[in-house]
Amino acid sequence: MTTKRFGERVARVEDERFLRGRGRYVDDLAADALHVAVLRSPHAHARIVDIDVDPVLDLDGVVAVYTYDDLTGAMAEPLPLLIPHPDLTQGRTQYALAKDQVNYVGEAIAMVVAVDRYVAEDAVGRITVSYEVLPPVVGLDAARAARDLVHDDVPGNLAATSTQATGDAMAAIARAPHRLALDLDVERSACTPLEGRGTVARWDVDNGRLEVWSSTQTSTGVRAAIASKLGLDLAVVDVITPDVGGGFGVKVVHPWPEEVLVPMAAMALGRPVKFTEDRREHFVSAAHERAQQQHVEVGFDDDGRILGLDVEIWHDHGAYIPYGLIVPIITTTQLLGPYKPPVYKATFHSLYTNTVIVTPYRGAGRPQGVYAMERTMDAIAAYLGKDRTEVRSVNFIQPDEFPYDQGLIFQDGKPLIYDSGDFPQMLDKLKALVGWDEFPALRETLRAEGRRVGIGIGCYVEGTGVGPYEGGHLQVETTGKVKVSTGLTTQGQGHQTVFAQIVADELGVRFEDVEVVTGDTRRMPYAVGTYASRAAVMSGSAIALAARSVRRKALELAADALEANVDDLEIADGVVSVRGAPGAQVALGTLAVLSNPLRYAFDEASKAATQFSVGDPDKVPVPEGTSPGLESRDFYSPPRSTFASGMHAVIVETDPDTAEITILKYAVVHDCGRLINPMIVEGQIHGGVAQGVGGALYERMAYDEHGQLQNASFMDFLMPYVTEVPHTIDVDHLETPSPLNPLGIKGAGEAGVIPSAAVFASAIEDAEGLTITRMPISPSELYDLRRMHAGS
Ligand code: MCN
Repeated sequence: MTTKRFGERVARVEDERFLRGRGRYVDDLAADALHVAVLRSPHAHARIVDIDVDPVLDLDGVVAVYTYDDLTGAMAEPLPLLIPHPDLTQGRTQYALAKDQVNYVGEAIAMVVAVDRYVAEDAVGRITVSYEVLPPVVGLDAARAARDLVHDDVPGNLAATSTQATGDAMAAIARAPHRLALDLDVERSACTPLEGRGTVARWDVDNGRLEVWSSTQTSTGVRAAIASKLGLDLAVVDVITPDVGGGFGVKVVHPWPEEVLVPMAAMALGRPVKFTEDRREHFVSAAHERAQQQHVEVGFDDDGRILGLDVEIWHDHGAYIPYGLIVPIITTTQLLGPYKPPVYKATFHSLYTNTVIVTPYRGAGRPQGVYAMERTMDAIAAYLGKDRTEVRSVNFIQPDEFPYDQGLIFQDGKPLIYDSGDFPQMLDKLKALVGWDEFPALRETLRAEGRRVGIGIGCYVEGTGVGPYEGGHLQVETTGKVKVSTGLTTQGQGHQTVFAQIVADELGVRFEDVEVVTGDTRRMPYAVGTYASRAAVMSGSAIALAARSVRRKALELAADALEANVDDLEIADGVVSVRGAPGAQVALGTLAVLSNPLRYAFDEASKAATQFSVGDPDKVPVPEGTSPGLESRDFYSPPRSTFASGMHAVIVETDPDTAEITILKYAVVHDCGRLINPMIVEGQIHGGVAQGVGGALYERMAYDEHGQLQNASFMDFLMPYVTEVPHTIDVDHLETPSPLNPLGIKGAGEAGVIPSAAVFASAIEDAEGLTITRMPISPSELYDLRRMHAGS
């Protein structure tokens, strides 16, 4: 009997390689490549008057220098806008190399290609640029004031205003017995993967093919950008994604300048070219997120039931909008979480600033939305003097109300409908896990001892598994091993393991016999990418469908070979056997041989294919009308996104003197439908919580008024270390299967980070008796807040 793998805590197959230092990242490839260094703007806002590259040209080891004037054809046009939206009336994207103006510190102006990185960096230092410095627009207050403009032709720095509404929220609020208003601020942060961006390109002049290795979340997205920018057919561009040291959103779908410049140089020079981003470059020229101001108005009854909710958001997009409006759309549409206010209106304003661009970072707009909603829930509870979980409960969508239509439009343009969930049960589980009901007594006891402790809660939903499609190719080799490929890429989520688990069960093979390849356009040319917690739902489903196709075919072939009825067959451990007929069996590897047109006869005695028998019509192994080969390529396209959900609680202690914040307990209840691998899901949640701790308590992009990033290094950007992240995070699962896909799964990859800021605000507020309206709140900010409060 094959051991069941779906749902099991199978150890990750990829870890052995990583732990032994055998991961292969882009920078490990192409030792013979030329190296790139990029001259980046030192000014947040300036006109480029002149660029002098002459001092670089005869420098030993320099092979080429590019500025905007060297770009031709589509390369001389701005980079594409990934997802247009009718409300994005003032979309602006950057040029691969700045044309005549720079709009953030770090924007690429010139690229040097040299024999090594040292020479390339030295050369960059010798290029002189004359600038006419312009007043920078830094932060949302400056963008909203619009005394200066980032783009001359964008009035008010306003790229878009967009509204979704289910009715007249302000009228409903006006009629409500109680009303509150909140002003909130979630600061700009970033995901900082360990490996920065990276690209290697090689032009195969003899075959007219471009080979690119990219540290990306989407090989096909990079291929599309390169082909369109360099005027190549998609078919001659191969993009391969080796191991990726974290993506967290920043390596997602829209093209980066270097991703098209490096292949351009490789083609022009006829030599491989490599770009490896360093840490400072990552801080100032990749992407940031969060960065919102929010105004909430809410009307509610005596029980805390929301009667009307109106939210207005100002979203800082940075200098350009390559990605479209996805982040603020997600904020405004998924802000409601597990609740069902009868009337809701949300408006966001997308604003330009002279800072690094803002694109999705794990959670992608949801942490900000959850912050607004959960701060509102806590405010209602405080106003009414009620328990915070009680107020949440009365607003929950009930289990019998699924599928629940929020009356909003999701970012993919489809109606936003929750497919499954059980929020009351989830809350009960969380309260038991964290000890919610027992906590007030503990708080009072500790308070009597002079200790300040508080408990916080945060609830969320997460639309996952967004379309349009993903594919899976599965082939049983003649050895009996199963090769699986899917086009999306992997950055540490354990895809090799979970996809092998799915195949093991669906096909009936040993888990150890399945090998999974991701992110290689040569193997799977049709794919989208890894973002929006979609791999499990999308590729998992496609791979399951492919495994089912291969299984059907294997059974047909085996029925033929064993002269049995398909219904009497079973597959286990890679062998098809006739139920109740010991010895009547054939291995899948043998069937793979038999299904080859250059066929071998099946030897009944040895149960092996040994005899070469081309052209023997009696031994046709492939039943008529069936294609040869034991393989299938199938695609999965969801009707709409599936909604995962979760609730977190934290107990914190704050030092009465130093305001140091210590985490005493962190508890999570999570519902991602059927779990493929609980251990991997828990790992994803733990990682997400660690990032969430950073976002809630420490991490921010500290720009000064000139638009200079003050903390563009790991010396100054405060990431939580093992000393700050809770050593145990209690996780409990709730499995409400999704009816939308063949495996009943929902995504899990972003969940851990989504409610953290809200949960910590709730807990610190509880410990301190202060009102918290901005995130992050570091110990020093808490200290200041106390003093302000004492002084007021
Ligand atoms: N899983 C499961 N059962 C489920 C759902 C998921 O076992 N019901 C498993 C999946 O099979 C997968 C993992 O959990 O191994 C995450 O699955 P999924 O939710 O589909 O997310 P993706 O695989 O699409 O990963 C993307 C997601 C996102 S959007 C970000 S950002 C993020 C994240 O994953 N970036 C990461 N987790 C990361 N983890 C690492 N190590 N590095 C990153 O860059």
